[in-house]
Amino acid sequence: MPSAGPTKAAGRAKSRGMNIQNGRDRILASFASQPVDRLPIWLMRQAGRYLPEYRELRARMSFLELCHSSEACTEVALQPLRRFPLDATIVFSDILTVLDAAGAGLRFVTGDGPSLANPVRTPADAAKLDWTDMTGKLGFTYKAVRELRLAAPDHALFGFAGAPWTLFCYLIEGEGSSDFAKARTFARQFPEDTTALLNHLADAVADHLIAQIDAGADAVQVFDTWGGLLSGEAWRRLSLPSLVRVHQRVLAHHPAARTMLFVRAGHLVSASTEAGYRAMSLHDTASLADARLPGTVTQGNLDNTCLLAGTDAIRAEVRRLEQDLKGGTLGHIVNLGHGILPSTGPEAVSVLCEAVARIPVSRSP
Ligand code: 1CP
Repeated sequence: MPSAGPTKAAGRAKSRGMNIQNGRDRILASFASQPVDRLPIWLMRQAGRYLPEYRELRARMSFLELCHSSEACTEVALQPLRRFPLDATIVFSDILTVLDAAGAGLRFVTGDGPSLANPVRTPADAAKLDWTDMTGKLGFTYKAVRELRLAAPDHALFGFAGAPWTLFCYLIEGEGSSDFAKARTFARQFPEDTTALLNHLADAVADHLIAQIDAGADAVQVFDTWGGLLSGEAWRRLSLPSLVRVHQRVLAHHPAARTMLFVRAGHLVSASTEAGYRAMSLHDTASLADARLPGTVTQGNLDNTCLLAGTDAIRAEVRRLEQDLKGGTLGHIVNLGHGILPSTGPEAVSVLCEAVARIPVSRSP
């Protein structure tokens, strides 16, 4: 397996008199804006369909069977760590399991993505959802977090959940969509029911994140993928309040929690900083330079299609990142601006890790 990146980085770190760090050290140092021996890196959707060993396991079990088996979740989460010098592992699950636990009836139809048996199309449908004992119903994920913690002690361990607005989109629409028109229409027709649903979702998401931290997650990421469908004004009205509600509830239980917010939208970078999360996970349409404010932890922003375009394109995208970080690398975690695409060749990820390991890092805060 390729390992030139970390070895060279370790050599450089040693020559600077810095102790060699493991992945967990690097990520935790970056959250504290402290120096690192090389920039930490992990990739959204780093476990999944671009890996032949994942596809092999998926041929034997359905996606939901996989999510419900802590043993299989641990295996799948470890697969990318065996191949690449990544610094973090993310528990294997999906944002939509929370909707399943509330009674929406999640299924994954091969090739067509997720679909809900009981989507919410009217306020009466919403009343049928069952928000009780959500963490009891999602216990399989906390078991997977505990097992992964033991299996990957040298890696930072991330938990995650969907943002209330993004979950609302799937809950109303019942499946993936490019515009979530049913969800946005429901929000216009039933504003009070929308707020009530977003509040239920926020409390369920917060409790899900708290339980993952209790089980050993070092940090948690909230994915507001479909916040990007909204204007700044609409996002502040429809998504921001429930993101703040999630964050406050998590901090009430874990005041020092490391929280990360991903919004799939360049135009919402400044609005999303208002949610107060410790790290901003940036889409590739966001300007990294604009988001690098003093004291903010940033991650992401690399265009995931560079991994499809060959070695020169990967190195050029990493050079672009290096330029954007020229004010200092402290507090930056390397990642893509959105999930790794299923058609990515695994060797491209090795090229990326090697190029990232060559970025010079800032030595003092
Ligand atoms: O094997 C398969 O066929 C399933 C493919 C797959 C995988 C690998 C799905 C279905 N979910 C996942 C895992 C997953 N999903 C992870 C953990 C793995 C990792 O990061 O390494 C995470 C963090 C997610 C999060 C997720 N699921 C998001 C938010 C992030 C993003 O990519 O924008 C969203 C929107 C989903 C919904 C979802 N789940 C799966 C699919 C195909 C989709 C998208 C459906 C759509 O809207 O069209």
